[in-house]
Amino acid sequence: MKICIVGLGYIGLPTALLFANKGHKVIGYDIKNTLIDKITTGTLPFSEPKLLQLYKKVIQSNTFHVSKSLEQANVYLIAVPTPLDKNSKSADLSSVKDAAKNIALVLKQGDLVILESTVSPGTCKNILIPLLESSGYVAGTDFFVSHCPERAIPGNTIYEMIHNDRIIGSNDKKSGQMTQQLYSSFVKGKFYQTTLSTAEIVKLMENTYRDINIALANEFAQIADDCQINIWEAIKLANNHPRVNILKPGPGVGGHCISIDPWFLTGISSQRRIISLAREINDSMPNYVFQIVKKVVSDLVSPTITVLGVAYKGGVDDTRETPALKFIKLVENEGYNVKVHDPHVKEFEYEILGLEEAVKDSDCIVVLTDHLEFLEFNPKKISVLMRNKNVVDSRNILKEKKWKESGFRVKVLGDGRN
Ligand code: SAJ
Repeated sequence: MKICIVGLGYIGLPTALLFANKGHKVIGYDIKNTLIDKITTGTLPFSEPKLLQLYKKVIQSNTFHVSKSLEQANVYLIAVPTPLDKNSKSADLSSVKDAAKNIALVLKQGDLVILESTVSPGTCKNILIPLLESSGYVAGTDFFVSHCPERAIPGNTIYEMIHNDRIIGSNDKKSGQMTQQLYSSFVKGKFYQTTLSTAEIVKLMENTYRDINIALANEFAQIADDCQINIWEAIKLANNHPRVNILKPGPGVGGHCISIDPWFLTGISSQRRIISLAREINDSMPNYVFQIVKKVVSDLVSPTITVLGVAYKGGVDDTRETPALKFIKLVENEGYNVKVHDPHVKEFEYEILGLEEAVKDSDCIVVLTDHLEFLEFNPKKISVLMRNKNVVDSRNILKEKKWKESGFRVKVLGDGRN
């Protein structure tokens, strides 16, 4: 079976390698020529546990190749980005449309086209299939179409791609069966068959549910700040209840998925109060954290703020939609100086400094990402370098006692006691 993966990003590349590892002949195609060049020379565009290992294995077995043109295959798997169109607050489908048009040019009888990218309900039926049918072939008769939304979490992508259950949406039995048979080569989770539009909405519901849960945690944190309560302890206690699982507050929701996907639902229906509100609450968190910082440094003239962590979450090098960027802009607009340190991120809008340089003569450290490396920091050593010993921890990740013992004034988001 020859599989052409269209889009070699965070989902397309690992998926391609997993299929190749099971002996399928896989061609990876991407419109970015520089990305193809990088992958050809073994430089992977992002870091993810086990990815490089898998890449080396499939290169040796000669089952994975990359190409600057979309090659003919038996299966086309579309894993292109569907970013948010910020004006219309809906999915920007231009990459999906381009992929479909290009596939239509090489499509043959009996082929299967799978969409993994996240889209709004109705996209497969109203946009993808008509574009593919411009080939002259008919979906469900001449060629087959399914939506198998990706659900793997960055930071544990390979493991989750293998072990998570998969939803397969299709509007005819054969498309669903072909897709399941293909994925069973490496997926150990269960398969659930449904319609195209149900699969589309399920994916959006999962990420929206998580966004709303985080928004609730963020609102609880703000209430706790007003009431001299430690929300982290309160959430832990509430989560002992067998039917309660509140997520963690933080500086906001980033990444290419949860901060975007809920809007794909609000764009298609007028019934959307809680979804928009949750987005609003999570988007307001960088400013909420900034207001805490402002209070901490209120007595200082032209203070220097050190941001620890610009990745959108701990353990990854991904800065897409990171709340850190919004936070840094607020700091700059206030006329403060800003220095940035992140042990994972290599490329960012602001220079990434080594730890010592980032904390030197600083007036306040602000933890924005829950990287485990921050737990190992020695506050005593850091305190010697700082001009004023302040730390604002928006992730509740630091060992507060140790930092206080080293002379730091510590403010944890959602701990109203300090
Ligand atoms: N966050 C919090 N508090 C929490 C959990 C997360 O503030 O308790 C923040 C994170 O710091 C981050 C953002 O939310 O900024 C999103 O991170 P995440 O780890 O919750 O999720 P993603 O965006 O990395 O991956 C999500 C996953 N979706 C769900 O768990 C429902 C993943 O399974 C999806 O495949 C992925 O979106 C996607 O591609 O859609």
